[in-house]
Amino acid sequence: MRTWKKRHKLTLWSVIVIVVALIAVRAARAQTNEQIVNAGFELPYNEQGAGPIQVPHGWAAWWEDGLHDIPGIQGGSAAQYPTGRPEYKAATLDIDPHRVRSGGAAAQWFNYSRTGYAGLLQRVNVEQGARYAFSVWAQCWSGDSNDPTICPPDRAYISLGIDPDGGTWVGSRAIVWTQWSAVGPDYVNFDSLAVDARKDTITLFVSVAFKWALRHNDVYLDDAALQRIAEGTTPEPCPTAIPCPSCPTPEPCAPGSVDYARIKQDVYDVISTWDTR
Ligand SMILES: [Ca+2]
Repeated sequence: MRTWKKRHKLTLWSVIVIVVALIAVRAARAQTNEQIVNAGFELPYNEQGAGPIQVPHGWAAWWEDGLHDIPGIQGGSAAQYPTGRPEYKAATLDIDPHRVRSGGAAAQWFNYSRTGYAGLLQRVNVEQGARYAFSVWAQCWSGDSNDPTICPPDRAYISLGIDPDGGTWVGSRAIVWTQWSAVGPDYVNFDSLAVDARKDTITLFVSVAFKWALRHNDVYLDDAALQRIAEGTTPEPCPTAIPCPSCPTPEPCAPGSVDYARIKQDVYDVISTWDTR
């Protein structure tokens, strides 16, 4: 009998310890609420200023429209490029299952017969001083053909950025951007650089640029994820090389010594050299 009581006493204490631990974990998570709202780009979508701008809840759209100076460069025709306001909408399972990686929808935007430079952003709550990175899956359709499986590697490029101050202006030089990576016809996961939060919010930017003014320039996003990077891990990685023929060769980079201002300048320099046809 005594042994039976002892066992049950131990079991009870184990349950209490586990429950307390779970409550502590949940409380810690609740403190910072480090989550992306609608990371799966599911319905509903909301109109943002105009009917063709249907944006997944939790996110906001940004885009460059027309011929204009690129932020960060002091004027001059070389710093100007033509783009157009895209249309945003939900890509749903019933229209094309290939466009949806999980759930019932993915985010889609497109420029018809124009180049494009646009994206989505979201400000998220984090713990000030902690280090974060995020990722998202992307695929594209780009070409004059109506074959929706076409997206060669010189058509659409993606860059992920984090504003460590929680700002929402895409031209801010505070944003830590990756260099451009080519998007393809099937879903691939793209990672941001790891960034230390300077405030209790950071802003996640997804930026997609279409190089050519082709009939179809569509991009699809699904399954974003925010990661908190443990302290004491390796320094922030060097950005990857820009995978396009006209891009300059990146300078040698030692991990942990990334010049983010230069990266930002590089991003705009690359866009300003793109042609339209
Ligand atoms: Ca989804």
